[in-house]
Amino acid sequence: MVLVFAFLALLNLHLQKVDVKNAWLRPANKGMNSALYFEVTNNSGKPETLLYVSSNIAELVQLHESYTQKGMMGMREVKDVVIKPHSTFSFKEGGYHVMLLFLKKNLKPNSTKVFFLHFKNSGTVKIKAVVKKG
Ligand SMILES: [Cu+2]
Repeated sequence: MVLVFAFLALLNLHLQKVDVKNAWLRPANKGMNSALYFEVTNNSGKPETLLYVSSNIAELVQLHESYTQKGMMGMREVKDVVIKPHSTFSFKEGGYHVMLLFLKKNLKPNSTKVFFLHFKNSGTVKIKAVVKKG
């Protein structure tokens, strides 16, 4: 019996094409903005595309990249994010992030929030992210 479960667990792990780890977001108050960060691994042999992220905690959820131009730092929305085959892509501070605009509620440290990541090939992946100060 234990063997069967171990096998099924292994099978499930193998079939899962994207893996999301270390998801966290910044604490902020209602009406303000925050950002979501995580690491996503593409276990397949084909490129995977993160199309968009959805959540009910903010009015707007956008994929952003950070950039530096003439010594000024800024950020802008990107259409999607491609994760190369058999590689990990990090959404991190100063880089790509999921922008959460106009929060509907206060984000308190140590609370957990649910997000849905929508991928081109793997479909929708539900993740949990913890609120913390980086
Ligand atoms: Cu941003």
